[in-house]
Amino acid sequence: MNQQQQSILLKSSSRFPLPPGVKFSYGTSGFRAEASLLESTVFRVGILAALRSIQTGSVIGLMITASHNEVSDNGIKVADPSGGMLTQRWEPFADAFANAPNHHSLVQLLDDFVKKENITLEGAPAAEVLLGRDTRPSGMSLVEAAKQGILSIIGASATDMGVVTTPQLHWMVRVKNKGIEASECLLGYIPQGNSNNYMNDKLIVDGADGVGGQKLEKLKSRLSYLTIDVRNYGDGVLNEGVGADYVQKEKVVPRGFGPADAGIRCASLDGDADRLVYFSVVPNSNKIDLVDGDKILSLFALFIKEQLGILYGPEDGKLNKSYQASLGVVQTAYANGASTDYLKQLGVEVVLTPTGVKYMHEKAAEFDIGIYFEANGHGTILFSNNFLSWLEIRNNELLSISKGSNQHNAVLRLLAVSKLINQAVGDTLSGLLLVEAILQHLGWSIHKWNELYQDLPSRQLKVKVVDRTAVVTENAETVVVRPVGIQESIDAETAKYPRGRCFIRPSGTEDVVRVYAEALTQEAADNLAHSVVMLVDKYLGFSSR
Ligand code: G16
Repeated sequence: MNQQQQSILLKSSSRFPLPPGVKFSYGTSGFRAEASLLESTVFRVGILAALRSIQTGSVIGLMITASHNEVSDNGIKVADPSGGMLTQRWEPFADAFANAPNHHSLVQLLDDFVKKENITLEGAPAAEVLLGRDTRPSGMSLVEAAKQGILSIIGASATDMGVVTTPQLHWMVRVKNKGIEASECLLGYIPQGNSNNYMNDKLIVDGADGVGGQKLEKLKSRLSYLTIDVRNYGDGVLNEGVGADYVQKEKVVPRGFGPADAGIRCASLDGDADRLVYFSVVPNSNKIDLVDGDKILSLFALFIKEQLGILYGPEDGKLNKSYQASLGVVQTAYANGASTDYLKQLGVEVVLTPTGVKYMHEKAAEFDIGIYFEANGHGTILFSNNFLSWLEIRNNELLSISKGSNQHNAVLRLLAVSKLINQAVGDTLSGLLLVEAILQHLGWSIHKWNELYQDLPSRQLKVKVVDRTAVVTENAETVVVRPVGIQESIDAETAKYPRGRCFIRPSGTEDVVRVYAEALTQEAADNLAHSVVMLVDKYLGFSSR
């Protein structure tokens, strides 16, 4: 790194000192903390993004958001050239860099890193970083800090995309780097299904009082085939009693919904619109029937399996079946046991990874069609380039020999799904359009969809502890190896409940340890979760000191 670059970095970083007594860690999807603590972090991630852009010769994205967290928090997510999450290889450096105690150590770290990564700054191609933010009040000043970081690298440019959803920004990065076309809408491709069972065609969407609700409110007038009533798109407090995280964890109606909505198909998205869950309000109660990410995954798997069955089925024998596409689904330990049983019965390969889109995406990409979803509603479908090219060729062949045949329609539907779904990252809005299209195609109501299988009752709780990093897990977070002894205690509790299952893990987005329990009855799942919360408190809580 030359003298000029060093002195620019020293000068700019001295304006963004590290707040005293705070340790930042690159969590499940980037850095997250109380917003007032984050200026130095986003400034530093700005520098990092510019370096990544130089190294890859591609556009990088930075999204200022804390997604499902409360409105006073904020954070930063990084989109790599593919539109996916930042390469995990850079995470340790991001950690060290975010915690460098002063501007001198920061520049020293940078100098070592660019040498190690063979990043040549002099005469490098211009770096380009796209910036986006959600609706949090702290977003604007943090975008400014990120810009200062980016512009501290000579020749780098920052383009502010304004208020966007996280998946929009990831998509923009992907489009810029791959030169691909924007999404097309699927509904036009899919023949209307038998709508006899389709009891209620209105969809009500809870916008979490965030950016996704605002975008959908604008988009809905262009979706003439759907009647969408968007609620919570800006007047209330972001994520407070609303949004996918609240609905999925609390299993009660969100703010703005009530008895008059009973039975209607409803959906809820999160603060930055990368998660989606569905629900229907139970009559005369504040409870909901939750249709979570596992059921979205199951619906997608069922639909894709059906198309592959037609494609490779006996019909007319005109299709060249030389390419056998692999189909796999990816879940985490949070997946309801009943969903995993259902998917296995469907004949789909199921793989488990630790929590986090970064792990799931990587696994899903190993299949020709890889579907991943977390129970919390974060997920998407990935298609391999080889399979898509094969489908395009078959489409052209079938156009001339059996246009409109079942096999031809199956080819068209798979191609249409690949264009509608956001293959960069989970995306509430494209996921929602795909769910709606499949329900129409099948002629299913939300209730019929919900009957695919019955969830095992579950409970998720969080516990404040002295130091959540003291919890170390393995086997896709199903076993705790530290603190020593706690896993045996959890096992002993779990054994008391028929079909009991329980695990704990440190959150990567909040300063808590999460506890998940499921069992045959709700009372049993609640009791198991509460007794494990007490165990966590005994081993790691403030009283354990
Ligand atoms: C992020 C991640 C998800 C993860 C969630 C909660 O979502 O992208 O993969 O499930 O955090 O993570 P944790 O349990 O570690 O706090 P989001 O929507 O909050 O960005």
